[in-house]
This record gives sequence, structure tokens and C-alpha cells, in this order.
Amino acid sequence: MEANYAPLWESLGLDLDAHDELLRVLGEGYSNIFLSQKDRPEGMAYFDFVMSEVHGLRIKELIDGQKEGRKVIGSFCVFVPEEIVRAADATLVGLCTGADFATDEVDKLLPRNTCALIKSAFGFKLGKVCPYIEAADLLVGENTCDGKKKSFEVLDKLVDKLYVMDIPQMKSPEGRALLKAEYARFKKAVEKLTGIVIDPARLRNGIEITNNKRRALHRLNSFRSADPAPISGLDALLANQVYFYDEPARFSESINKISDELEQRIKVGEGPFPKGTPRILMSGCPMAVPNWKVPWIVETSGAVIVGEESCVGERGTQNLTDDTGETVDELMDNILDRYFKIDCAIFTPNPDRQQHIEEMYERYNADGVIHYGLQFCQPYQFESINVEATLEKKGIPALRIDTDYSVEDVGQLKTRIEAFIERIA
Ligand code: BJ8
Repeated sequence: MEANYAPLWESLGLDLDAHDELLRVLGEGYSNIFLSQKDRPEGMAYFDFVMSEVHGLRIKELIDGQKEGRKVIGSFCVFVPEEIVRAADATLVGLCTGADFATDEVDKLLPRNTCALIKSAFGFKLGKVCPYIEAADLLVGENTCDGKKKSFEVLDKLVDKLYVMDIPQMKSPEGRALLKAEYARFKKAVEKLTGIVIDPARLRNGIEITNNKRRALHRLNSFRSADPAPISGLDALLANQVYFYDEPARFSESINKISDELEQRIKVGEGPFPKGTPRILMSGCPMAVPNWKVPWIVETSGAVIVGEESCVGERGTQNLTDDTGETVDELMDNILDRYFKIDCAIFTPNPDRQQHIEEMYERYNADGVIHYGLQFCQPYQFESINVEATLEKKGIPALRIDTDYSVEDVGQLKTRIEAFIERIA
């Protein structure tokens, strides 16, 4: 019998009718995009289940955890150090974004030329359809791009639990000092919220839990360099998206199970697309659930995606945190070392990202790079011009796409993507 989560959603203040409609549209989209794929690894059944319960069972687990004293912290960015959250027995979850919602209300609050990701986060809040934002004990905003930074001033008026973290814009000693101070302040805030003092053993445990999730995804992704690729880009993206919601140990175990399967598939040359299918590296803005538009177009136009240079992808999960250290200060420095390497486009200059794109292109044996920029995303749109030019100069075919969450441009995107695939085939 299907569980009835309506009382739970009602207790969180969700608009049940709007939420039902959202789940209906999501379910339909999911089944058209994911379930219609051929030759998926059997292990993806777990992710189908997670997605069907992402607003149900997972929310119930979080609420049950809260009853036992485990706090929930929501975040919009991979700069929020999960190690510190886990060290205090709290749970870090990604907040809803990735689809347009309550757009009329959003347009009254935010400038029109705000990126779809930010608008979407507000749409989920204003439309009362995100159980994560409602269930969270603390929301962490971060001063990354100007859009996010200023939008948190607006969000602060809508919620009473917003904490804003400052983020440097340059990889300088001063930038590092700023991030160090901000992580120390965040640790204090987490300790205050949870009533738990983070000691070295706890911090080491938080590092281990978080590293294990990353390790599992590194392993899964390593198999995508094979030809034929043993998993579609859509399914791999889904695994990267679920990373932000699922219980960590269960997530790592499920990813490792799929990886075992992929290893076998490679031995017998099996995959959802035939050997020799043109291979694409996606690069650019993060794609949160249910933003599957461009990967879906790519993989229904004769190519396979073999890597994501994105925060919902390798930019978010690359590099483990060193767990060696005896004191909290040493371990906090290790955390700082790891996060200060994130090559988000908010940094200036940001040469590491260009290098990472080229390195991923080689490692995954890609044939071309599609740069995915959200309209009005200044950091990534600015970088995309140079990324495209530099790649082309080095003989790496590149296509620059600027889009949003609407479906209006699907036809036009398909034409451009098909032409690009023809060029690299
Ligand atoms: S570390 S990429 S998750 S900031 S798409 S809101 S940049 S205008 S999401 Fe990001 Fe952290 Fe960086 Fe990663 Fe602004 Fe661009 Fe919108 Fe964006």
C-alpha cells in the first residue's frame, strides 16, 4: 500500500494541491526521461525508488531524525562543508531548485534578469512545495555570485532560520584567511544549533562519512571512460543529484553496487549506447533535480554524456579531505584545503577550471565539450566565452549553450546539439 504523506506535508505547511501537481509533473517527466532509457544498470532501480520517495520517505526519515535530536541543515552550494555538519550528527541536504515554480510571485520579488536556479529556489519557497526548506532547522546561504548574495537578503525576510556564509572571490592568502574564518564561524553555529561540541574524533568521523560518498562517485565515474560507456549520462547525473539528498552510508553502498555492475558491463562491452557513440563532456552551471533538459536532448540526439564538470558532478565531489590530524585545528585546516580548491566561476581569475575541463576531456575520452550556462548567470556565461575559445584553439570541439528551465527552446537546442554531434562524430 502506498504511504500517505499528506499529513506530514501539511504539518510542514506545504500547499498540498500545488505539491500534488508538482509531484505529478515530476513523476511524468521522470518516467519519460529516465524509465524510457534502454539497458540501464539494474542498480538504478534504487535511484528510481529514491526519486519516487524524495519528498516522501526521505522527508519522513529527516523528521524522525529530528525527533531523536538530529538537526537538518539545508544548503544551496557545495562550499558548505558537509564534514562539519556530519561531525555534529546533523544532516546536510540540498534545497529544492531545478524547475520553474510560482513564477508570477517570484517576478514580484526578484529582478527578471535573475538566473533560473535562484528564481526556482524562491519559487519552491513561495509556492510552498519544498519539504526540505520547510523541514530544515537552518538554511545556509553563501556569498558566491551577486545573484545569490543579494537574493539571500530577500530570502531572509521570508524565513527565520537563514545563516549566510561569506565566500572569498580570489584564491589569495587573504581569500584563504577569509574562508578559514568563515568555516570556524560556521562550526560554532553548527555547535550552537546541535548542542554538540565538535572534537577531533567527531570531525574525523564527519570527514570519513563525506569522503566515502565522494569515493563511491569517483569509482562510478571512473568507469565512464570506457567505450561503450556502461551507464548513460542521465543516470550518472541522477546519482550525482541524489548525492545531495540521500543518507550517506546508504548512498555510498548503492553507488558501489552499481559500480560493481558497471565493472562487469565493461568486461563484456555492454552499455546503453553502442561502441563508438560520440562522447560529450558537460561543463558549466549545476543541474539540480529535475533539471534534465539538456542531458536528455543530448542523449536522444545520438551522443552519450561521459562526465559533468559541474557542482552537481566532479567540481562538487573532486578531492577528498585529508583525515590525518590530531587536533580540531589541524582537521579544520584539512577541510579548508579541500574546499579552497573548488574552481567555481565566482573566483577571479579561475584558471584551474579551464585545466579541469581539459583534463576531464582527456580522462573520459570525450569527443567534444558542451558548455551549459544558465541565462543571467554572469560567472559561468562570462567564463564560457574563454572556455569555448581556448578549447577550440586546442582542437577540442566546443559548443556554448545558454538556456533556462523552460521547454520553449527545446527545438532550437536540439537542432544546435544535433549539428554539434554530427561535427564530432
Ligand atoms: S560552488 S557553481 S554551487 S556558487 S547559476 S546561482 S553561479 S547566477 S550555482 Fe554554484 Fe556554489 Fe559556485 Fe557551485 Fe549564481 Fe550562476 Fe545562478 Fe549559480
